[in-house]
Amino acid sequence: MSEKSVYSVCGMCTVRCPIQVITENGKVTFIQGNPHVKGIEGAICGRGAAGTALIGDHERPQYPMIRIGERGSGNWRKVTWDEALNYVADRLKEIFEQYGAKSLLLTDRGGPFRDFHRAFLRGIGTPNYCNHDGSCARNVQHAALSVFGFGRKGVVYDLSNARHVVLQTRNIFEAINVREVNELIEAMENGCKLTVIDIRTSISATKAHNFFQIRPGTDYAFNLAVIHELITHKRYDQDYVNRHFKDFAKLVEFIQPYTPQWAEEETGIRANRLVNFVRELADDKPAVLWHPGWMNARYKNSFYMSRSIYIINALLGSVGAKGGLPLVNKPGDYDRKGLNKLMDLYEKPTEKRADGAGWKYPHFESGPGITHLAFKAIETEDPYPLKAYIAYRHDPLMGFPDPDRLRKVFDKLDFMVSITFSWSDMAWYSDVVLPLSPYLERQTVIAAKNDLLPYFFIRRQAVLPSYDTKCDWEIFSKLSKLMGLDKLIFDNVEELWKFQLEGTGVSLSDFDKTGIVLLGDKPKYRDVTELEFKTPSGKIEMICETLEGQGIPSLKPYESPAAPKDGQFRLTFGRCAVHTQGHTVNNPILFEQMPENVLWINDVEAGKLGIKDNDLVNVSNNGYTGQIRAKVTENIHPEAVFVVHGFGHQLPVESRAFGHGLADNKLMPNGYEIYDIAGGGVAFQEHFVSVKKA
Ligand SMILES: Nc1nc2c(c(=O)[nH]1)N[C@H]1C(S)=C(S)[C@@H](COP(=O)(O)OP(=O)(O)OC[C@H]3O[C@@H](n4cnc5c(=O)[nH]c(N)nc54)[C@H](O)[C@@H]3O)O[C@H]1N2
Ligand SMILES: Nc1nc2c(c(=O)[nH]1)N[C@H]1C(S)=C(S)[C@@H](COP(=O)(O)OP(=O)(O)OC[C@H]3O[C@@H](n4cnc5c(=O)[nH]c(N)nc54)[C@H](O)[C@@H]3O)O[C@H]1N2
Ligand code: SF4
Ligand SMILES: [Mo]
Repeated sequence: MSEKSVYSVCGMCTVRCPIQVITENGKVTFIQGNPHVKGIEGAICGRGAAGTALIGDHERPQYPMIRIGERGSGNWRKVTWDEALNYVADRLKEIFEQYGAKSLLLTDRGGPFRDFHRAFLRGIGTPNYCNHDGSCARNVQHAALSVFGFGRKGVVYDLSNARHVVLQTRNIFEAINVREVNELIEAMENGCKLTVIDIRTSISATKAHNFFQIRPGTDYAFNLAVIHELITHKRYDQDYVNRHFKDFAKLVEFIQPYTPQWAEEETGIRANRLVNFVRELADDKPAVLWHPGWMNARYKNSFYMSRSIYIINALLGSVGAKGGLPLVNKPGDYDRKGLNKLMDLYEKPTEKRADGAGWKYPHFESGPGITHLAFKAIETEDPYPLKAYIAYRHDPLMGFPDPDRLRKVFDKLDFMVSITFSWSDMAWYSDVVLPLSPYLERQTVIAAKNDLLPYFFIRRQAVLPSYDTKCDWEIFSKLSKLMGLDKLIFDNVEELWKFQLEGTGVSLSDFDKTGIVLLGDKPKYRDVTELEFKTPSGKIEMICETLEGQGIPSLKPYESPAAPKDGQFRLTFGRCAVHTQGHTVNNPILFEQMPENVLWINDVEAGKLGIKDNDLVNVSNNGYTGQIRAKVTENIHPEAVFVVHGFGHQLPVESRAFGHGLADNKLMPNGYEIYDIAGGGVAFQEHFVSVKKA
């Protein structure tokens, strides 16, 4: 028997936890979190452990396919990799001849492994790269940029050392990042307080010292009142504010009407509870970590909610502080050189982006752009036609609202390719499917993690592919060859890794011992006096000129959200611990854990509609009705219903997931037109549904 240990990286969600895989005679026998990584120490979540089930699963794409029937009909021709890649290259060349290379759009799911395909796009000469983030954390990112001048990853969540953690629209114990879960549990064992602000009693809420059940969509009101309290009672860090704030007086003036009593009317949270909470925060400052949110593409004012959270953290002096939001460190902060980038091998294309990010919308960061504005450009051909689309690790037909409308938009495309390891609605609607090997069967480019102590990490192949699938770098390297991008041709992965590591002082064998290479001895907290904000003034800006220049206020007066009509509810959603978005429902192990979602509905409201626990109900909007079982509970706000996202699969190739549960995205008519114009995020929760007993 030959037992082997391989250090690798989990691929069941974008967190990308470092893992250790044990194999015996070429088969995976055990997976655990990498025991050498602080905060992980052997831990893995249920999804990560279920990676083994992907290996032999014949309900995933097993070989390259070219569509022969209508789009979406599911008629495929099995082809060789040579034929598939030649076909893709030929089609792209044809389209580029007519419309130019800028007519290619590639969208992905973000994350640390993007260098190769982004280099490919640069080489080809298209500026049209977007990631998924307009459907996730864009509002948070743009909020950080507007106050600090750096993005949300310019700071670290120092959970280990926090004295008070506040989660608002953030369910840390179910929407999992293994290290964050471990660090928060440990901090709480050492006395850290947890406050949760949610519309329902999530698992995180059940563990909180303070739980505020808030009226959906009124978080900004709550936060404005917190700022009011901090300022009027001088509970903020005055030294810090004097040193680092610009236009503090404007904030003081703006905040005047927003008293805790006013907020009580909006949020349903008693003013005295808010006042006590603010006192606790002030006592614990600066080791307070009010999480700015992750999946915060919910309302048309979600940008302002995240922005108010950053302002609160700053008022408490926690931005830059141990136990709060200390500054992230990059390799350069340890006098180390970062990885060589494939992207640097080619010039940045000079064409304007089709989504308008960075020029038509100067307040939207151009790097990852805004996917749904690129969709708009496909539809309108303004500023120019987009005709070819590669969806890489992305399923917009599940992850953006109103898939039927989106399919019509995609019908304007001449060519669609999906690169994925599982079936998805997008892959099913594509012209070519290029099947990726699941993470245990592939290598990936080396990635760097900026952190208090930055490190490099590597995904090594634990076992050989069971089907005719390939690694991402191989797919893009072969495509590069066919497209004449010579600098991106690599014969094997070691050659690629060596290119990345050259001059960094790190060699491939340095990864052998633990799978990661730390770039220093110990975590570094840079002193607050060294804080440098990247805003024009170098300070934390209450007024952001880029926004104001677009006629968008930096300090936006509060507007009350609409209340649902009788028999209707605001549709809300979130994650569960055992699935990742839409792509794990058909995983044999995870399907067994949770085969379908249920509709959380308030017990009093359910009573009025004659709905009892576990009844089948019809949920309707936009001409679509889905059926689902009701979870009747007092633990959700009466104005909302809640589902776990990612269910309601209808693909015949997924026999397990097929027909189970409700697809929330289908209940959001014209959804991607409804977004936060200041932050760019889709406003997924601005939709109401009717619920009836089936
Ligand atoms: N297990 C698991 N973990 C994951 C993922 C996964 O798919 N599965 N996905 C990863 C990704 S991509 C992301 S973005 C993160 C998301 O991480 P989170 O943002 O923490 O996750 P969600 O479950 O989307 O939302 C958190 C909470 O917001 C609440 N909520 C809804 N509306 C409102 C409101 O109006 N006000 C308030 N205060 N609360 C509200 C929901 O009830 C939910 O409990 O999770 C990551 N981790
Ligand atoms: N209605 C509604 N919409 C939502 C959400 C919601 O809660 N409700 N959540 C939003 C959030 S937070 C997010 S992050 C997005 C997520 O949206 P997506 O990023 O589209 O979702 P995923 O399911 O993570 O991944 C998409 C596809 O990539 C494939 N894939 C997974 N890993 C890899 C990989 O390593 N390489 C490649 N090439 N393919 C891979 C999967 O098999 C899947 O088919 O959806 C957003 N949309
Ligand atoms: S959080 Fe879970 S699924 Fe995501 S990378 Fe880590 S172990 Fe894998
Ligand atoms: Mo996300």
